[in-house]
Amino acid sequence: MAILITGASAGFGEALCRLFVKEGYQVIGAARRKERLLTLQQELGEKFYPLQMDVSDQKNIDNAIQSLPEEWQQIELLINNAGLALGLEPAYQANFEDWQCMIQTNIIGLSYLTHKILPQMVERKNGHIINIGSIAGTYPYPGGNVYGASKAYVKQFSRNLRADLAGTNVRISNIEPGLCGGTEFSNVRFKGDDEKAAKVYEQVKYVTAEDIANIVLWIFKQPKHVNINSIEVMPVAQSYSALAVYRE
Ligand code: NDP
Ligand code: 8X3
Repeated sequence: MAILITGASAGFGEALCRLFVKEGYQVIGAARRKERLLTLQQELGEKFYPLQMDVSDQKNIDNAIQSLPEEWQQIELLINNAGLALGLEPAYQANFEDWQCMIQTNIIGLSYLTHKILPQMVERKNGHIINIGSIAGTYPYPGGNVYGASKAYVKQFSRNLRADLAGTNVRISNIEPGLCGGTEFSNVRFKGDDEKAAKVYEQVKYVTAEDIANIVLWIFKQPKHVNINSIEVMPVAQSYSALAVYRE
C-alpha cells in the first residue's frame, strides 16, 4: 500500500515525503516539476516514487495514475496538498486567469483526484484522505478573495465527504494552517517577486513545513476508529484582529 502526496516538489509536500519515507511508508510524490521529484528520489531511495502530475489537468491525472506500477496502485492515504494562491489584489483589480488557475487547482484538481482514488478505499473499507485547507477558508482578509473561497470549498467538501463515507471506515481530515514559512507559497503568490515574498515572514517565528508534516503524520497514526475532522494551526505569533470599519 502506498501514500500519495500531491505538491511533493516543494514546501509541505516535500517535508511530508521525507517524514513518511522516514517512518517506513511507500510514498508517491506528485508534482509538475519532475526534476525536483527525481532529486528527492535520489535522497529518499526506493521507498519514494516520483510521479509527474498536473492536478489542474484531468487527462494528465488520468494518465499519471494509470502509469503507476501495479505495486504502487493501492493508495491507503491521499494527501491533497498541491495548491496555490495567486495575487493579493482586491477582487476588482484581480486577474481572472489567476482566479481560474486557483479554482482549477485547489478545487477541481483536488476534487477530481479524490473522486478517482476514493472508490478503491471504499472497496477495501480502508483509507484516509487528508486535505490541506487553510485558515483563509474561515477568516476572510483583503485580497484573499478566490484563494480563501477555494479553501472554504476544501473545508466543506471534507465535511460532506465524511457524511457520505459513514460506515465505510474511510477517514477524512482537513488541516487549516495559518502563516507557514520556508515554502514557496508567497513566491508563487507574488509571481517571483522574492523580496515581497520574504517580507511576509520577516521577524515572525512562523510554522514550518516540518511542523505541518508532523501534524499530518499524527492525524494518520491515530487508531483506525478515530477521525480527526479538522485542525486549525497558527504560529503563536499570529492571532485575530478586530473587524474592519470603513469610516467616511
Ligand atoms: P509551495 O508553493 O511551497 O508548494 C506547492 C506545491 O504544489 C508544489 O510542490 C507545486 O509543485 C505543487 N503544485 C502547484 N500547482 C500544481 C499543479 N497544478 N499540479 C501539481 N502540483 C502542483 O506551497 P506550500 O507547501 O506552502 O503549500 C502547500 C499547500 O498548503 C497549498 O495547498 C497551500 O494553499 C496550503 N497552505 C499553505 C500555507 C502557507 O502559509 N505556506 C498556509 C495554509 C495552507 P509544482 O510547481 O512542481 O507542480
Ligand atoms: C495560506 C495562509 O493567510 O496566507 O493559506 O492565506 S494565508
